Amino acid sequence: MKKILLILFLLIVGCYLLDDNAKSTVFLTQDGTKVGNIVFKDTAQGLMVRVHLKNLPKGEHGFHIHENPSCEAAADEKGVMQPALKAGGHYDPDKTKQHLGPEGSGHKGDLPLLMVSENGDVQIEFYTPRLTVKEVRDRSIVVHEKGDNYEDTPMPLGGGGKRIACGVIK
Ligand SMILES: [Cu+2]
Ligand SMILES: [Zn+2]
Repeated sequence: MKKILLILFLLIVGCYLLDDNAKSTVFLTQDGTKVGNIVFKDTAQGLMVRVHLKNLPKGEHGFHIHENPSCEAAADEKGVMQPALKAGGHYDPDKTKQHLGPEGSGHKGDLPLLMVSENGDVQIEFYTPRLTVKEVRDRSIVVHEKGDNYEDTPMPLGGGGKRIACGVIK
């Protein structure tokens, strides 16, 4: 009996340790409205990212893991306050300083751009082999005003511009 209890206990602890998810609740930077959540999970195909967001402007939006766990506004180099600037730059542990998109070998935080539907919703699930839950936890995820061409030209960082929504990853 004791043995069975011990095995049960180890199974429960084991499942708990293996079930390593991270989660982010995402808010509009403009007024703090909650727009949904994103779940991250390690799988054999890489990091699964499950996105459930609503009330976003339709169309393409740059979408990245940023390095700091903060969505607060801060002043840019010209002293102008910018939403979610405290999130920092795109997650780039290898210091490549290159924005090359999800398939490239630049910033590890470069994700596929978000396609928001007519009604403002986006519900997708994708896998990104270059990241793990451990790497994205205690960072942030940012939705930009404009799209992403996965290059630093003609605009830096894919041309996404302003940060319109953001969530800290826990
Ligand atoms: Cu970004
Ligand atoms: Zn980037």
